[in-house]
Amino acid sequence: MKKQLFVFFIFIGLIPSLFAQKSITQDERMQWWREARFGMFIHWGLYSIPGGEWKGKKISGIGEWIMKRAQIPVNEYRALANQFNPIKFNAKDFVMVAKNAGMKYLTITAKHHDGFAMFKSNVSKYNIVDATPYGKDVIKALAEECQKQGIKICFYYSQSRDWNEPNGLDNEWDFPKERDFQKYLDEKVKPQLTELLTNYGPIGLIWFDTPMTISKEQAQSLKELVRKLQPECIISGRIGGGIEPDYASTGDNAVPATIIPGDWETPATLNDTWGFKKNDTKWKSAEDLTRLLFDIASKGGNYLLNVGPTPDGLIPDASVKILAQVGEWMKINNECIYGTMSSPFPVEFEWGNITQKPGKLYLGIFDWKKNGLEIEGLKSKVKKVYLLADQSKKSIAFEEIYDKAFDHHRLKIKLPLLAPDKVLSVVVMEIDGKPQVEESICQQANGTVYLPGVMAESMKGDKLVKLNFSSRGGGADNWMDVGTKLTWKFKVDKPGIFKVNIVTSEKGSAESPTWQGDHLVKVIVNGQELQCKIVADRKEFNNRSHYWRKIFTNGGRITFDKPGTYQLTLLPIELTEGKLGFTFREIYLTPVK
Ligand code: FHN
Repeated sequence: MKKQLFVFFIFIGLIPSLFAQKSITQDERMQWWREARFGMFIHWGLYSIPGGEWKGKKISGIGEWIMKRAQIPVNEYRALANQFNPIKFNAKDFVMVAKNAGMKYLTITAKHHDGFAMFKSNVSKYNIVDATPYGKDVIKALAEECQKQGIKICFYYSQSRDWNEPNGLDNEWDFPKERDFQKYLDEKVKPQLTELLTNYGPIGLIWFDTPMTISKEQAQSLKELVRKLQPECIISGRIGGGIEPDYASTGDNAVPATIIPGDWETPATLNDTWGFKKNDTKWKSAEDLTRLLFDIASKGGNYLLNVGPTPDGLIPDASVKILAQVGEWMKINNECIYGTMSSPFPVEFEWGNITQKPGKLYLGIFDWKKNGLEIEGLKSKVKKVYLLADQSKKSIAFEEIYDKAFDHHRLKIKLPLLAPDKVLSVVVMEIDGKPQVEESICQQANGTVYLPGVMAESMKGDKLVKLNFSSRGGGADNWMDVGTKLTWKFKVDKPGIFKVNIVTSEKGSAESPTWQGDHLVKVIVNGQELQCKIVADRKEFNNRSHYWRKIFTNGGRITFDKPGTYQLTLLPIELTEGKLGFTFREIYLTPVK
């Protein structure tokens, strides 16, 4: 009897540890997401019915914002639910489209700003099961199908904006009076998040958006709720309140010009809207999307690419076709995307970019160099070079050149005449150990000296300052100040006369990008001084960031009369007033023939 009692007490003592949740590290939480690199965003809701038109009028802007853009009264908008009957919806097809494209996670709008829940909710009858003739929970169907097909299911949830609720934020046309936002959080947001995190199995991440005035405590309480219900669930970048998310989100469609440390994601559209719009046919090409996918991975980010299903429940044909083409490329080349890390070089190359895995560098080349590719500044020993598309891994000839006088490494790769893929060809380089790159800037093989803002030393008076070059278009953020100057040191081995090209960037929203010029700047180099006004001598579509063009200003000419190490300083003399400031990106010094 004594022995039995002993065993009983041991068992009772073990109970708490049986139920205790295993704590999870941040690296463990982020592991699947870092491996994935590519996901599908789905913006689907009642707004797909008007599809960008209200009472016969085209409403400008993104489709899911129609309620606000057309100031549709709540009661009229809510009536759309009576028509919502997406009978053609098939969860299997949605997941297949994502899977065929090579996407590893799917983030669907469980509730967008219009307040309508695409899932069965006991918190509000304004949901797909209770308020529509369709009467079925599409989120449930998708969650189950994702689990079957090995895709992570993730939910978008608009935590602050809710145009359907008097206490939610941002519907001033129906609810102009004071609101009790805390009440809205307590009575709708938290209970609905609880439903989403308890009724649909393991959730990959919650994608919060547009936090607006949410306070630190309020945002923190949402984070704690997610952590309590599903400790493994990732919290996206836009939770707000200054609370640390699990990863950062760039602006919509914004691809940074440089590597960003840490975990981050670019959410992006396939055309110019998220929610379905009947007349938006401005589809991006599969070619551009594939290049962007690679470029984002090279800078250390994930790409979350959107589809906007129709009211009858189909992903638009054009989207399906484009994604399938991206998928064709992924089938051959996914090794250079999944689980890769950012390039060892801090900046992008004009020919493409680089991703890496231990012992391997993947050169994603979209501008094939039939006369050979030259890479400046790679110190690592190269063991073998081959095409990723070549299953036999036949070696490609290469030559490593070291210039002792300049302490400079140059690698010449003899590429085959024809690119294996006209969209993006991948060359694999097997290297010894961790990649080592030179820190100093060297003249390129074609004679150009490339001086990106991110590699400059920036000073304000005698203090080092940090300019941010990772926002839309890659131009400096908030450079409003004439006291700040940038300096680069670089090596020139082919001296001569050079044209100074100063590149700034457009900024603003993707729908209406803007640019601010007329600043007066000075360039000081090698005892020569040039002064110029920032004007748009040339505008170039930036295939990296798409919406925001690069603006080239001809800054004049300079001479380097002998090989050596030089220094160039850029300083503003007068900055025009305005919101954008000096959106400087980079300087190219190009040899004048
Ligand atoms: O207002 C939303 C918009 O409708 C869409 O959901 C995007 C996706 O990133 N987020 C907000 C704007 O940034």
